[in-house]
Amino acid sequence: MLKKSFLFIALVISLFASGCQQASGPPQASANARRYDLTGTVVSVDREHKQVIVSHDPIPGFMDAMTMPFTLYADWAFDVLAPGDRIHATLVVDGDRSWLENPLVVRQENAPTQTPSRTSSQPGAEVPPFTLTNQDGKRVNLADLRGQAVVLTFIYTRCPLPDYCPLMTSNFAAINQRLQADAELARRVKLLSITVDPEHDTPPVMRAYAMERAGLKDFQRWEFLTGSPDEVRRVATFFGLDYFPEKDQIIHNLRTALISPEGKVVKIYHGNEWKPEEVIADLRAMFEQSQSKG
Ligand SMILES: [Cu+2]
Repeated sequence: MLKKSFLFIALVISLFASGCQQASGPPQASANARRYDLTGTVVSVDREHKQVIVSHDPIPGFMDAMTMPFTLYADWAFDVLAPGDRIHATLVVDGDRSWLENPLVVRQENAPTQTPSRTSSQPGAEVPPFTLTNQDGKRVNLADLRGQAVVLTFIYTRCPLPDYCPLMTSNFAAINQRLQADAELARRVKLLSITVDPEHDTPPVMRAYAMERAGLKDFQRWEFLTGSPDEVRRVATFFGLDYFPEKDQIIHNLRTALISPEGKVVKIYHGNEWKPEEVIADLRAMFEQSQSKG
């Protein structure tokens, strides 16, 4: 599945690149050029167009964290850069041009075949507080769910790839069904599906999707969340979800997370190969462990 997701992303990048101006030699920065420190994870590299797509951290005073292409003139960098690497560089913004200078590449242990993973969402990490809006237009706080385990995933309702969002939703429906059969476990678990297409996926759209695709009638245990693009971006970034819009679609990878009743990451399920039974087993194991501890 990881391979597949990269093929998909690579396809889009070639579209991207052809629409961009051709990069020639390194430009001379003018006296008005501004410089910012940039750190991020490399999503893909395109030597021919001297471009690198980076899922970058927030750039204070300039822009939020996002995934986007940057021009990079340092030829040597293309010999070493691979998806999954961490990159540190200076982002030069000069009039209507921008590029990266002085790149420093840090190879990640699990590179290059994995999608970018960030250390922030490792097991044991505290999930940063977030507030999103549910299918009824009500605000939902992660903090309000303390005391319950949370299983969350990211989707968008128009996703055309059967083994992406539709699969996540049917997996969650299967988890929900299993929970229905186990009242003891069910009352301790909350399911959240968060859209990465918040501008299209309003609360009514999310509600209709849930009813149609998951056969959901009440949203007691499983909620469908949307929010402002920034709110969604923050949550998604923490869990290592990369996404960007392309025409009517959102190019994205997949992340599903199990969060403890104390609000800590228990496990991140990458890609689409995980099974509903696995999540149920992990939930049971987590509760058994916490019981034996206290
Ligand atoms: Cu999708």
